Amino acid sequence: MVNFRNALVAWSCLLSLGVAQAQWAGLTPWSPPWLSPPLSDWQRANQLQQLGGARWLAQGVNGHGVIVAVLDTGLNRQVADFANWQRVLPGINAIDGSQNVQDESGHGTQVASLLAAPINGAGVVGVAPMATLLPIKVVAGDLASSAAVTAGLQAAQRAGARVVNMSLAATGPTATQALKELAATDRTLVVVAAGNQGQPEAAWPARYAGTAWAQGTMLVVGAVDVNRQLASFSNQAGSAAAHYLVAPGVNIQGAGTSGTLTLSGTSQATPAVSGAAALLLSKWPYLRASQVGAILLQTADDLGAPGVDPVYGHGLLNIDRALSPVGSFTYRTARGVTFTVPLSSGRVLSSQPRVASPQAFQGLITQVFDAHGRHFTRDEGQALAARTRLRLDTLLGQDGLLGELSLRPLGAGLLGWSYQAQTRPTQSPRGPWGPADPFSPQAKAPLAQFHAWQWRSPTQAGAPTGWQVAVGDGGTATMALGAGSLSGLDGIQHTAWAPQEWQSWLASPLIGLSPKHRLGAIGVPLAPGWQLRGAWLNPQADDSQARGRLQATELHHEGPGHRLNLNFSVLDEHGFLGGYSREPLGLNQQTRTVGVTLAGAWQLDTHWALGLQWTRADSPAPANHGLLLASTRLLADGHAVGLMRRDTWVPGDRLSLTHQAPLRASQGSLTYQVIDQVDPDTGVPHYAEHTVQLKPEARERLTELRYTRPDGPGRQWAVALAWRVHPDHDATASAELALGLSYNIRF
Ligand SMILES: [Ca+2]
Ligand SMILES: [Ca+2]
Repeated sequence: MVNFRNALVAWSCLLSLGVAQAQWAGLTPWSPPWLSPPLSDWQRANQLQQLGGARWLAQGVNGHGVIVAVLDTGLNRQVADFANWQRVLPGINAIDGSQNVQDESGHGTQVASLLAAPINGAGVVGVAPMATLLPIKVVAGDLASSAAVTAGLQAAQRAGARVVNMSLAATGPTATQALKELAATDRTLVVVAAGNQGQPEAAWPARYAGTAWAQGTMLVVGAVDVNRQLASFSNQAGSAAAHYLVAPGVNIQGAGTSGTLTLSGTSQATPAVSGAAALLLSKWPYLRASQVGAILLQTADDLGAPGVDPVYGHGLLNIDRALSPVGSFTYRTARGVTFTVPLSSGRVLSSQPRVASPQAFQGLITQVFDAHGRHFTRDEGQALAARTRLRLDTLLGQDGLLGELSLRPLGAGLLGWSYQAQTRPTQSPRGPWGPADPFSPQAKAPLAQFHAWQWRSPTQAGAPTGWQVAVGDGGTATMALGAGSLSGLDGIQHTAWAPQEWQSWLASPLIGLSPKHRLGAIGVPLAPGWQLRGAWLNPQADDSQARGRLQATELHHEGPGHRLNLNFSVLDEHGFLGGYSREPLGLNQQTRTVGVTLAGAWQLDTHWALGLQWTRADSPAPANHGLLLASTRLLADGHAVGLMRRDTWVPGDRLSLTHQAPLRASQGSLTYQVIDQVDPDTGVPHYAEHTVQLKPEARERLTELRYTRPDGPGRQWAVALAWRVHPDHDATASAELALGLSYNIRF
């Protein structure tokens, strides 16, 4: 018998109201919200945009609070960018000690604008448009004396500059002692142009970056063109390769006395790196200068020969990557517990089903630290906030079933074999658990296969309370224990006409927590009509979902027109009643849940049947782990009731009304210790407690009206209407309505 149910021949439609919205997870191209229409200077934010820094502006990463000193030819305050801009400190003339920093050449003004020109609708936009600019004039005419540079560096240090931009180059050692003193503090990053001689080595003082005393507090910047090729004029990394990176430096538009001024040189590349450093320091003020340098180097895009090379050094500055976490995330608690998870593990969704609403974890936010010790905000609750939806295929048949093949070669029910192909492993039986989560990783799983063998004692043929043995491999869809049957091969219809459709929700819901497994089961006759059953469900090793190892013992009774089932299950899972293994939340540990399910079906008269199911589950509190500080025992319960009428309009038709309340926590809480803020100056975290109450405010209820009508041998119409209130126990979620119609042919 080959049975293609539902998938190949069914026609159906779905009405769905108020479905959950998909989580916004990706990044979209960003344009500043205040630019409508775009300001003219924003269009000249070339370096910021090319280097991936633009989107960070929207998050307030703009250089605010960071003093950047520009040691150059001075600053022309008359240019449109700086005319009325408050974030320019009184200038320092390091040549004569005055405050006169009038810029005769325009070089210093142009360089400063590339670093810190504000978004003001005029001129250009710098990489760090809200940084505080400290203009220090060290160049008069074309010449800078070592004494002036020394005085300029000392002035910058006194003023508290965190970044010093030096778009200047000399043929010999310059300002050595002042640079040494600055490096010793590890507080100020010195960013120096490589020089424009087209040489294989950087000029001075850039070449100092590689010396031991610099301790990584100096960076050397070369220039590339729009094609990411090193500009012919740019000095190469040479022996400073370990501290060298490049930025756009050909035809760079900056502020000029008559609008804008376009220049080329390593002078123009240098402020891009200085600006990026200011962005890092505005977001993480506690970073040391050497840390900022290391981050910018490590996150640069490799150019030229693979790896750090003597031409491009570390490669092209990438502001977006520099501001993004590097390496892994480390969680810290006040108890001294730290643990590290890969960056990629941050976005896994919770698996279904679960007993608490995703809403419960809302607001569970903590700070975590990347490989450079920078804190990042992590919304742990968000990762669990995936929502489920009512699905048409769950409504009309087995979830994801593509086809089914079954054989009973020995006749009289002696031996049976069944094979099913599914679009994905069925995570839970329909019914008390509700439908599977379409957003879960499982929904993208490849085709799943399921097969089972069953043997039943010949003497008890037709009576499922004799000897039975079943082994299977795959999903749980038809392996439901409980009042349904020992396995899907053997429907409930043999002795009572209580509907096979009820089989899934009359089973123990805990089985649904062992979503993909191997199964062995045996049924032993105790007395006429009584059977003792034992079942073992072992998870398959390749299943990355929360894995449940289930042992079930049940007492089964069948009599004329009724059947009863008492099921005790012990579930050992890596998780918490189906919750996904989230290490930071302590939900990845082995948890044992003991559950009891009582189910029964009664034939009331020749037309009516009644089904009832009730489940209670008891889990000990997870041990303290990760952010989890304390927890209490979890209790959950669920129930379902169904009423069916047969032969209403035509012989063999079925009209049923079922009402299900999926398992829901009735007690339990988890208390987490999170970092709610990090001191900006010291990086010291402040700890707070966050308690998650697992008992949801609302209770999900699924009501389903279904009518099936035979249409000749092996053919059947089915129509179903389902109404789901408070999906996922979420009091704020809209109700869902689904209507489905199918026509099934069995051949
Ligand atoms: Ca501007
Ligand atoms: Ca390279």
